[in-house]
Amino acid sequence: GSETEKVKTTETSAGESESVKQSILMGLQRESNKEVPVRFLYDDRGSELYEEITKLEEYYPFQAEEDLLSEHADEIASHIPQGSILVELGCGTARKTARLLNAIVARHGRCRFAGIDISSSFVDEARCNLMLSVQGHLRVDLVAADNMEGLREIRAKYPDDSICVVWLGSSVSNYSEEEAVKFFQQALDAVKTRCRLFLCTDLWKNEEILRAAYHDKHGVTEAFIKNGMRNALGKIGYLVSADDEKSWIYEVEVNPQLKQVEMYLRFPEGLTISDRQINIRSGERVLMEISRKFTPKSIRHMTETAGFHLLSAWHNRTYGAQLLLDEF
Ligand code: AVJ
Repeated sequence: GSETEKVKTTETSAGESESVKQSILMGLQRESNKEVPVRFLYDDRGSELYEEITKLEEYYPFQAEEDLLSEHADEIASHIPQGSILVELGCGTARKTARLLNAIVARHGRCRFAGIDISSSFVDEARCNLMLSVQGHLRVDLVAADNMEGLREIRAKYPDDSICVVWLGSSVSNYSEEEAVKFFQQALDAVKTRCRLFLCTDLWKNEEILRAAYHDKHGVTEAFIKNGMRNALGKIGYLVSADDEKSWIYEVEVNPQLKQVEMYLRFPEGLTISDRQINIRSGERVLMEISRKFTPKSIRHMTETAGFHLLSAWHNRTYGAQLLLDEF
């Protein structure tokens, strides 16, 4: 049977919303290189649209990851020590995690899982998914919180257990190299010791495949990115009209130097919000998201800089997974 337990639900406070506004203004009040922080892509509508993206024909990363996990689940499970807690960052609805958990249950007879996600509705759905799709003895904790808060909370609850942090979906790709290294260092610090990291990442590949994946013909990604802008502007008190949204142009750039896909919105008519000191010139564009693509070497370098060392790696031409160990 399964036991499930909800640890915490986050609440928004007035103080938080002030810093939320600041983070948006900082990126939009600049003279050039304007940008919107990536988290504004994931309001309720944005999370729905992202789910839709994962089902698109052109969006290969979702299926590629599933294939890699299915192909190697038993071997991956054999590298996860018996009794350790699998802690998934941004677990979403945990659709993909079940494959891994089933392999662990098959090997060890039981499995402990803790999922962290900022969206409490996803967390509820994750609970249902796991109860339906994992056979055998599974113990589940679910935490609706920011990743780092969630990690600290899980560690506080289980001070002595070995923890394997699982980060799927190539979500690290939204971070620059510096941000990613800092994130992994903080994660190590939150878990402190007896920490493993199982990281899945998309790999750099043919530019046309990348472009198609982020500029799908049904316009779902475009809607996702425009929704992010609408959400961010709404948070600083500007209500976006349907005409505004229609005038914005979605642009994807594949950057081979930085090995990343860049997603922009261009404003042919500009946008001035005087009481917020925002002036987007006509024709100017705003960076909404980067999606970095890796090589086996660049992943290794990034995680080793943060204090992990590589234990084992699985790759195909499309996608990669690696298991890393802390150095304590
Ligand atoms: C969730 C960051 C992995 O970069 O592929 C998909 C987000 N943005 N299409 C990605 C995304 C546009 C996705 N990640």
